[in-house]
Amino acid sequence: MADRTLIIIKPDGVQRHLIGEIIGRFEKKGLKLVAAKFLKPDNTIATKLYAVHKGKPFYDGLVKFLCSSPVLATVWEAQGAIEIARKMLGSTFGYEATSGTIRGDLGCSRGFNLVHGSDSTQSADYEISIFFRPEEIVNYEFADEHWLYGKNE
Ligand code: DAT
Ligand code: MG
Repeated sequence: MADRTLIIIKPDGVQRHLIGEIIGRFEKKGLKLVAAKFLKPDNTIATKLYAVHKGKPFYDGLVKFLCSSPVLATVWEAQGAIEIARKMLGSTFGYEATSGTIRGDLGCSRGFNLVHGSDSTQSADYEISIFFRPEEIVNYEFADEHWLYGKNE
């Protein structure tokens, strides 16, 4: 059964003209894009997304940052999509993230780290529901699924 993950190109990713670069990486990896929405998050959306961080010292700045520019919210599907995407993101701060990852290759900031990715099935379900209604998620098949997801059996 395929997993789904919410990937957001954050305000700095949009402002730094990196939308194509970032979604291109997920596309090339073979994850399947099943939903996308370009929007400027309001306070309600940002506080829902970051509810787990409420009370932390960086929380207020984080909410303000997410609302500071449009973002591209996307949902990607594949077996293991959550874990695959987290590896592709790299560790949280750009200056620590390994080269080869999105954060490691494209930024060196602390709080401005270009991209959000769900960290568990439970948080993915919750986060996807903040941005998308069930009918906005598109079910379809790639013509080359055999070659993308084949197991050489
Ligand atoms: P991640 O985005 O890698 O899942 P997280 O969920 O721990 O990281 O934190 C959410 C975001 O908050 C993160 O992308 C950047 C910001 N953040 C986390 N820790 C921070 C800190 N110590 N100082 C400033 N911003 C921080
Ligand atoms: Mg997180």
